[in-house]
Amino acid sequence: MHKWTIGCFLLAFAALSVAPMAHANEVRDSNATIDGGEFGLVYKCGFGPRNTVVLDGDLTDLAWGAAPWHFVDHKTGTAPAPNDDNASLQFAAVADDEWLYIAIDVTDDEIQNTEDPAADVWKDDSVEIYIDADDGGTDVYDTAKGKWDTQISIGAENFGGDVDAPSLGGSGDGAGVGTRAAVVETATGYIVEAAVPLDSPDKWDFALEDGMVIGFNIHMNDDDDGGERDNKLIWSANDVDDQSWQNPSRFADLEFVSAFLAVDPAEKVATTWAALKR
Ligand SMILES: [Ca+2]
Ligand SMILES: [Ca+2]
Ligand SMILES: [Ca+2]
Ligand SMILES: [Ca+2]
Repeated sequence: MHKWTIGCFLLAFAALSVAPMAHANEVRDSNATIDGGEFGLVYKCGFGPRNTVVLDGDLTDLAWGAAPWHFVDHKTGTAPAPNDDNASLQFAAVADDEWLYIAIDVTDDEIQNTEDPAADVWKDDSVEIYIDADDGGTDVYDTAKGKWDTQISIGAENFGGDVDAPSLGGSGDGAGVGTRAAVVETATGYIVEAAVPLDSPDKWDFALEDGMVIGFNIHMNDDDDGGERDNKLIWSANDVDDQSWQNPSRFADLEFVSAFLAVDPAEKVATTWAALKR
């Protein structure tokens, strides 16, 4: 082999080595105790009385370790970002007897959280959790109990805020559902660790069963330079035009699966995930 040929190979190899790590959308469930569902269509949420997590923005809770995660890359949404470091996210959900917990681990290179609070937080760095209580998929928001549709907007304005009384926004009375949330800044963005009540007066009162489905979606708003939103990422494959805020037919699904995802603290058993899976 000629020296220049070897040189070309080495150059090509070097170029590959320094290329930024790129991830495509994926369901990350290789460490999970249940299968994770299908990206953009259905998230499988393990429920059980012991799947409680602590709302502190720290995702080392056992249940998060055993839950599937869905990774949304920078290209997936109506206003894609240049790369995953600029905007991307992964999320998971688990439920106990009282709460539907949702963790959103956001990657964002520039935090903007001081201009647009609460109802306007979609113009700052924020995430949105969508719920359609009866999975009705109507093209306008239902306001009947048991069919209620809502958009719960949670902004980075909540860094260091009151977990039990976060500043929230969103249509379908997103601020009035009773959501609690810890929002913390990280080295690569921020984490939202939220809890939506299974019993929200006048909206829904879920009795979870294996196979029960609700409408569900996750959005991320990314503002990097103040003013208007720069990037918009969307998990639901049905929401091709960013209409979830007023049209539940754009939501995807969350399916509840009976699953033991955490150790009962009362039993003080030092059980690891590997042991639980046996
Ligand atoms: Ca936690
Ligand atoms: Ca960004
Ligand atoms: Ca509905
Ligand atoms: Ca940002």
